[in-house]
Amino acid sequence: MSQVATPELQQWIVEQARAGCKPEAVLAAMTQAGWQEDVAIAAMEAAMGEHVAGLQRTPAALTVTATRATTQREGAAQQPSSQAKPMPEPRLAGHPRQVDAGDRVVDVLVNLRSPRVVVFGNLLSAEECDELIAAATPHLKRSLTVETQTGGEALNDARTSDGMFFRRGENAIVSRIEARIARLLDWPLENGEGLQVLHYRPGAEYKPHYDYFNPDEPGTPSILKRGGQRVGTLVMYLNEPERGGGTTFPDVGLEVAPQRGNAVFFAYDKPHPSTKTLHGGAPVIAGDKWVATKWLREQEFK
Ligand code: PD2
Ligand code: ZN
Repeated sequence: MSQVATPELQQWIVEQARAGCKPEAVLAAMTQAGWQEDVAIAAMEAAMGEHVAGLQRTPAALTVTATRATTQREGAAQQPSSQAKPMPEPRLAGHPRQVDAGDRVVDVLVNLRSPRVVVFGNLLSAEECDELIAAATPHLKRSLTVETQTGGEALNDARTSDGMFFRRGENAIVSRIEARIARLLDWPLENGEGLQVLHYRPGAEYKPHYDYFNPDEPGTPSILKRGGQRVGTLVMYLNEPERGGGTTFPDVGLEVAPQRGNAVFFAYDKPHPSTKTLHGGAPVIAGDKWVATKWLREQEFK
């Protein structure tokens, strides 16, 4: 399992910098408090970037900086107070081009910090993609979406694909891929929902949405009984539509092209738009599109 820097940690980093602590001292304090070094470095970069941007917007903040700086000893970083929330996360410390997913070595094509998005290449073989499509085909039905109003499921015009769910471990190919995903994302296999396969025909799309369950909706508490919140999504591309059908992240202008065997992973440590994980399946213009989606929960999904 990996860690994600919390807003409290980022605030703590800024406070240490304001107090004149050296970056090495701040990093040492964080690693002593149990933060992984690569997460700590990324948090320092993000926190200071946002802090400097904030100073540029509001010059008055400089006054606060000067006042606070006198209240702490120079160079003496204190222990960061907040604890990291465990999150699914590939082991990318050292920025490897490939990661070992147990029975397969997977390529790392894109590694984005905010939103947390990683694009993988070669996660599935062509034969595995074909086998998943063949096993899913007899069971396809018009896709439903989880209704946070009621806790049930319903047809939704925003989602014009056909789909089906495998049970976890339903057959040999599903079990093999689930084990690979658990290893790749360093997340317990039991916390995953059953694999979903979706088939989009020309014109079909999945309008932008969040995959987490909206905490303000009345049906959400009942959905959360089965494993807690969703915290991550892995969309695996099982074929290549002729045109269209990319997975889009409108908040950051990112579009991931569907390429057979590749996958896009994104994670959201809180059920909130600040994670910038709004995403959609762009309309398929020509050809068909097939994907398999694995959603990851906080706890065991029963
Ligand atoms: O098929 C996609 O690209 C897509 C886009 C958005 C899939 C999902 N969401 C999903 O399965 O949640
Ligand atoms: Zn989605």
